[in-house]
Amino acid sequence: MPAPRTILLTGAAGGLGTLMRGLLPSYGYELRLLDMLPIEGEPDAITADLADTEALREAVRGVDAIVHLAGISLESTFDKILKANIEGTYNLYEAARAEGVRRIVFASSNHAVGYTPRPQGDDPLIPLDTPRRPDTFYGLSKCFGEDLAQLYADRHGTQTVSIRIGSCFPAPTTVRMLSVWMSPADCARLLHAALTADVTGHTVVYGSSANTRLWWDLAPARALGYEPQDDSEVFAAKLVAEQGELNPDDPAHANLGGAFCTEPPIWPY
Ligand code: NAI
Ligand code: 15L
Repeated sequence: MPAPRTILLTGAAGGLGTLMRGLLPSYGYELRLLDMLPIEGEPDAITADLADTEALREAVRGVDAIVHLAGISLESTFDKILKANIEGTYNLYEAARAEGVRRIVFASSNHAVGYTPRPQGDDPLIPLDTPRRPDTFYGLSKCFGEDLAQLYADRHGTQTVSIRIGSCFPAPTTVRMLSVWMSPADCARLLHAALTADVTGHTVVYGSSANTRLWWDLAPARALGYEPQDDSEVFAAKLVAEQGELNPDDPAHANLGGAFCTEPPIWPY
């Protein structure tokens, strides 16, 4: 399919949204921005909550595709997650369906499978079809988002890609992140692939850089045309010297979701 041009970027005020505002235009996209918070220096950004269905209809009208980042990005109360991530994502998909927007890229998370034991030693990479094991209400909302995407693909023909993002920040800050980190530049590459690949229906992929210490299978993302260029290993010596290697006996180090799997879930870790 021809590359979509005008993209609605939800969650544009957030960490990832800010990084992608800087990187996606170089792929030729014109961005329409939406967030519940105003964005400094972006007077045309739409300030709206995902609960505002009228505003969402207007926001999606006429765009070629949507990158959906808005929502609560850490663990919270079930009520807050329900409003922002579950109802909010439904409102967004429904607005897109009503306005005929056919392509949506959904920011899912590794926390949809967070209780999956992490590979150790020569263990194989975690495959895409590993059972869902959300580690938090947050992770549960990402499972919902993936199933919602599947429903809209099957029932309405929405072309949609759910990216189970690892940790996308300018640099990894923990030893765990050496395995799950996605550089911002690789994130933009993967979003571009997800926006332009010949996708029918719903596709789920893991999102990370080509890390030496990778935990999951990047083949589904590569099948979209994603070619990661970065490897967190360049940060390894410093982080391991400061924090030590992951300890398999530490519950915060046992699973993909790291310290989201502890009681209570901890961040940062
Ligand atoms: P963030 O918390 O920095 O940004 C989220 C943005 O969504 C904020 O600007 C917030 O104002 C907005 N938002 C929250 N609720 C909203 C609502 N009801 N209506 C409108 N806007 C709302 O999070 P970050 O790190 O930028 O993550 C973006 C997305 O990517 C999130 O969906 C997160 O779950 C997902 N993700 C991020 C990862 C990362 O490493 N940064 C890893 C895995 C998933
Ligand atoms: C996520 O889903 C969060 O949004 C992000 O803030 C990090 O916690 C990331 O996962 C991670 O697993 O490191």
